[in-house]
Amino acid sequence: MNKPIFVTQPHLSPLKDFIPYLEQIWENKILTNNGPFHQKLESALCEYLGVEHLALFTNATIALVTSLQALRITGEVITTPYSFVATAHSLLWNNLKPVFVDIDPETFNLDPEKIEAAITPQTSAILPVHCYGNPCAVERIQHIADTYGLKVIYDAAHAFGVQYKGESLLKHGDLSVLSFHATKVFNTFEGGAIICPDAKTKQRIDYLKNFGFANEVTVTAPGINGKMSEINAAFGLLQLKHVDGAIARRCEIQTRYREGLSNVRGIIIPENSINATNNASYFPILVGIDCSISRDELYDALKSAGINGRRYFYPLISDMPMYKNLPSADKLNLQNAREASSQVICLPIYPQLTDEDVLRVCETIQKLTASR
Ligand code: T4K
Repeated sequence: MNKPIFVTQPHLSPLKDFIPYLEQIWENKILTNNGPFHQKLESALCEYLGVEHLALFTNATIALVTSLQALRITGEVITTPYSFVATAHSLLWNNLKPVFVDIDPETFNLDPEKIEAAITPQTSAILPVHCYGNPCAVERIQHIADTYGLKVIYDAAHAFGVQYKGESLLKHGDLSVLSFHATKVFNTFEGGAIICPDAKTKQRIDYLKNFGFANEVTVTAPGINGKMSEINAAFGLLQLKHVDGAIARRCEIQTRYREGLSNVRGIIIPENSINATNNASYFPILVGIDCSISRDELYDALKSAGINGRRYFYPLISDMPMYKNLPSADKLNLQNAREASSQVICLPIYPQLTDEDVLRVCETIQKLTASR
């Protein structure tokens, strides 16, 4: 049996290089609450990402929950069913009603053509996802938001480092939320961040992530504990030194997959956006109806061969028990999302994946799809 390959494996900087950071933490005994590494990582990420204000978080889910609080979002929020469940859960944690809108089958992102029909007097925001790091239709979404007076919060969990038309994608919308989870392009074990447009908004977010404290005796809002610890922040500073190499290797792997799978009948490889850089955070393929084997048969057969892809995103969020009775969860409303969700497999992609591993994945798919 070949060694198992997983959909991802965290990129880890050399352990010996992390020791001096730990020694510093032990020396100064500041473990959390906006310590020196936290401050340094916020500045370093602003510079790396090309944004002006960024607030670190313990993870992206708490950052999403806090973003909605920060902008005082009420009522209904338009969002996508084709995402990780945290996107919609952040709405329920704020007592907001998700309104699902279908995706564009080319980009896997909210279809801007379908957003307006879902707006009601209760709508106060749009929560799109830059799925797999592909930019949403940011200009059209902003136009709709401006027309109807809505806020836009991007779930940019997959979009670390993506440049859109020569500028950071994270500058679009009122806020953007990144994830630094172990499985992401840039990881701090667990972690996340909110990118915000101005210092005043960052200050409100910083209060909210620290229980609402403005100072020792003033609590401005019912905040939460969303702070990133010094260990995570220090690790992030070290990781940042290696992230360009990690993304470059991901892109190489992506190119090898494209070459290796280009002639497999029934396997569709989605195109990357032409207006944006690509961080190769995921490598989705679609198993089309003309493939000799179904998506789930291929998924299971790959698993038996030790190749553990993942069906990101199946099932759709709108099919989960806490969402399925919403009017917008109606199957007829979400046909593109449903089709993508029934066809997708994300193949293994991470910097340490070898060329031999990629070849093995491609050859296994070629064999499995040819053998019926
Ligand atoms: N919005 C979007 C659009 C998201 O995709 C996510 C998270 C969020 C918001 C929320 O972000 P965070 O609150 O997490 O910061 C994983 C991740 O847990 C999740 O962060 C991610 N999206 C989602 C797409 O994938 P699972 O349940 O698939 O993870 P898991 O534990 O099965 O890991 C997948 C594979 O990765 C494993 O088979 C092996 C490998 N792995 C994983 C971990 C955690 C490792 O090798 N080492 C590890 O430490 O959700």
